[in-house]
Amino acid sequence: MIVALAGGVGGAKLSDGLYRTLLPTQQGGGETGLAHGRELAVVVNVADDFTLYGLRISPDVDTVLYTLAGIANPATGWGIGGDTFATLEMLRRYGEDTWFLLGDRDFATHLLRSERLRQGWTPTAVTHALAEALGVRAALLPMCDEPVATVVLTPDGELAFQEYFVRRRQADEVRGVRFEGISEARVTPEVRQAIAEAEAIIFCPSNPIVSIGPILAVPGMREALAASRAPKIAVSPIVGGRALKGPADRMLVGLGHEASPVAVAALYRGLLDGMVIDQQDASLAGLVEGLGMRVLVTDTIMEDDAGRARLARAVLAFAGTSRS
Ligand code: FO1
Repeated sequence: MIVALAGGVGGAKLSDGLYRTLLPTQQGGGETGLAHGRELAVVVNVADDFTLYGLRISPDVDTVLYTLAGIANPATGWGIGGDTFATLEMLRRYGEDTWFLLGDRDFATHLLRSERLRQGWTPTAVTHALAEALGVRAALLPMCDEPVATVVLTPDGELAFQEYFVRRRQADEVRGVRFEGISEARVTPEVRQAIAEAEAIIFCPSNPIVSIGPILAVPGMREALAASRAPKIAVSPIVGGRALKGPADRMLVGLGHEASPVAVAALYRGLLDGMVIDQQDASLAGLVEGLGMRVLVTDTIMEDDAGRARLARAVLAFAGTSRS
């Protein structure tokens, strides 16, 4: 079992590379050097979740779900490819400010999720059913079943995460971040079991503050990860001083860090055996090693399916030589 920690489009892309690399190798890890590397569990951030039009929306779960199901919108990385927007258009005619772009097919996911949650299903059970229905043969595991909400502190005050991210286009300076409800959250039995069975744990190139940060903030998560003897490898989402996608670089700086793989490694310090950094940042390898972890320098840019698979293979091979 390989466990990936993911949130957002970068996390979904590497999860997809891992999925396609592991899925066909039903008889062991092959070139990865991992003994039974054929199963994948993706632990997904749910602190971006929110309620809109009475529907529960779980953007990071859906981004991983649609990506692994092969139906994600290739242009955006989120939403469903070829989706139409008739429902949103009608909402607009009713005078709604339709700032969050929900496609018609995407609406079906939120309708069903909301209905099942109202019926008493857990987010884990709903996600399992959605993934199974779409033919996804990896475990998609929400980081917890309790509601957690990222709140961003800006010069204009506190903003709900999607308000900051989508409505205000990440334009605000970020002075702080908190995860409302996190103290009530618990590591689910499914996540706990996946971590316990993991042969490698991969921190995807997701935003370390608002994607991986909430996962690590679930009470008991760091302890569960630390108790696992599996190699733990992170892939830097910062390349050449910039975030590959989204506001991670500006967020890091706003919160007093550098926008560099060194800062990301420092945030994960004590949890990792290895860090994968891009070849553009090769000169920083020594500084990352100085934080007590091994470093792999490689091409981390995932332009297409081949790029996702290439990075996944490199990360798995690195994990195979980094047993803790
Ligand atoms: N991101 C945007 O930048 N604009 C949108 O209108 C938008 C809509 C959307 C709908 C469904 C969904 O699952 C994701 C959506 N996202 C949108 C992406 C999402 O809000 C962010 O990528 C994550 O929350 C950050 O990880």
